[in-house]
Amino acid sequence: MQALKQHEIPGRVSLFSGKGGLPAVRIETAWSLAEIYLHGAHVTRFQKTGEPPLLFLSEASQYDADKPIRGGVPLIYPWFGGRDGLPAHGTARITSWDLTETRVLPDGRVRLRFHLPSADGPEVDYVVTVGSSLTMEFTVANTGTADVTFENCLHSYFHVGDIRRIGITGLRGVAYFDCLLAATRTETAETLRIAGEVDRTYQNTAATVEIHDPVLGRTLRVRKSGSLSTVVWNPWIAKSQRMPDFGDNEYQTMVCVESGNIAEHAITLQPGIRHSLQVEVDDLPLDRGWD
Ligand code: TA6
Repeated sequence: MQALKQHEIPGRVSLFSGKGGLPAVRIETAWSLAEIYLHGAHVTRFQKTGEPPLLFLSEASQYDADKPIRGGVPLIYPWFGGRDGLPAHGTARITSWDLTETRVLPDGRVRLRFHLPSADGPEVDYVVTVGSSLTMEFTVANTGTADVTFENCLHSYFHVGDIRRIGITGLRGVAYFDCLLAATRTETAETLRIAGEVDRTYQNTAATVEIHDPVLGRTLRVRKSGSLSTVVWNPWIAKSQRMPDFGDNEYQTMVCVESGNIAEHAITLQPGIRHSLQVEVDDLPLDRGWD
């Protein structure tokens, strides 16, 4: 922890011992507050002054070195989903990342850079910029001599007032793999409503997704670049009860809208090539007409 102190910036960036004794960084800006654990370079909090948090974080989350934190923005790399005998969703989210740079930008936003320690393989960096919005950039650079292939995803958990009342827009006409049906469908709804477990990987879409929340009176906007997959997930009741690090009723106040490159959109980099996945999250007043 002492070595990390060099990255503190009075009034802007402070280090603290988080839950489970895991080292974490608190960022304060003129517009917002954020917290990031070095474990997984995991953004666990983003909250604008005077507003409810934009990100959901489970009250039941475990804070163990070998488990992912439940909520916030888990970093999914180098694979998405299960792999026999390997950690689900890859190793990045259960690895302690190095904090390599912190600085205040001329416009007052705070930028932090993290590096994924790796003896071999691509160079992986993660840059988080905190201001009136939250911007996250996940980059992979192939510094080797052979092609590398990977999946990646910013598995963002958003805080909503009531899952049954939200509407999700931006996905109409997009084909998706429905994990519950194990079948491909096309989204026909202009506004996606959630009234049960949903686990869909929308493919070949670079679209901005908006989460309209009449209970909290806001629209969460998820803009992305370098991503062709968007996942929408809510565990609903039965799956929530099976998850030890997730409260039985927490499904009611969260929804995942995840941005990455999954399955047929896995990324292959030739030597010397770099890929950037970027997501920006902010919120707007709710448009009139949302019930
Ligand atoms: O969000 C998509 C998904 O793959 C779901 O199937 C569900 O498993 C979720 O990720 C959470 O996965 P985790 O390994 O974090 O419990």
